[in-house]
Amino acid sequence: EFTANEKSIVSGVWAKISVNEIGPQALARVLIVYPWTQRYFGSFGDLSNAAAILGNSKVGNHGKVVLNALDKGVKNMDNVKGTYAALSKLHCVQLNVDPDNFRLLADCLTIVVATKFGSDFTPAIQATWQKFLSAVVIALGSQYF
Ligand code: ZNH
Repeated sequence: EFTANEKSIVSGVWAKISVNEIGPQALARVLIVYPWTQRYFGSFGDLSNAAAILGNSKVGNHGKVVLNALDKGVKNMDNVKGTYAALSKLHCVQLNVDPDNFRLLADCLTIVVATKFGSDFTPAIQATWQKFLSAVVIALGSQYF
């Protein structure tokens, strides 16, 4: 459940996020900081060090795909779970991604956003943003069995 104020805070953060810039950075950070997540991206080529990951165009493209998928959640904050039901099933059944990884990505995304926004990303805004991402993480894990 999100209040009208929380919805407007999340929309405000989202409006200032450049998907094509933040998406690649957030996914790259996950792959660098939690190297075991690299196992899902065997077809992406060289991920052997930070420079390779940051310069990998497949990582960049996939970062954009992942972050673009957040747009739906921002626009459907009254039904985040339903919004990501199919995507949850895909990650469980098809991709076999351990759902713990969703939290790691959410945290890396928050760090990248905080670094980018600086003092505009106040503790109150950050708390609401993380509440939203938490709902997305729960939704992405909701179809696991
Ligand atoms: Zn994921 C895929 C989203 C996280 C892994 N993904 C994907 C897609 C999307 C997404 C939209 C596409 C689908 C189709 O195609 O249909 N993700 C997402 C989100 C998130 C995520 C929103 C959070 C927030 N993922 C994730 C993680 C991981 C992953 C964390 C690991 C670690 N994904 C993945 C994979 C894939 C995907 C592996 C497939 C790729 C390719 O291309 O192959």
